Amino acid sequence: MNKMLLGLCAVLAAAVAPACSADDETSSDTTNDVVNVEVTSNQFSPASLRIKVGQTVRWTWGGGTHNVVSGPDCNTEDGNFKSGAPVGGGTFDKKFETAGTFPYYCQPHCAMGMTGQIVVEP
Ligand SMILES: [Cu+2]
Repeated sequence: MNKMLLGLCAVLAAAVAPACSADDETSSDTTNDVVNVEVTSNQFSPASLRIKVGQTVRWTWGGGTHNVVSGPDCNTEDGNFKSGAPVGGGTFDKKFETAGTFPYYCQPHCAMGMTGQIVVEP
């Protein structure tokens, strides 16, 4: 974990302390309709996010040129969701209506390990 991330964790400790856990898996606050994932160079944070059916994940670009593409590996799009072509900023929202595990990746940086998953619980 780098210094910047540690600093971010300290600042946001009250709100998103689980995001700083060692296994990088966060269980969402089920009272929130929208749960955030940061998109930076070159990772999703948290990489593994656990939510409930009906919640929306909002990916927010913090730097670099990225996209969000659902699929089991770097060369496969499963069609569940896609933010579009890689861009340098903005947000992408996806509401999850069914339970399951949804892997995704960033096309330009998948080979570098820029992948994530959303675990949707009933
Ligand atoms: Cu990327």
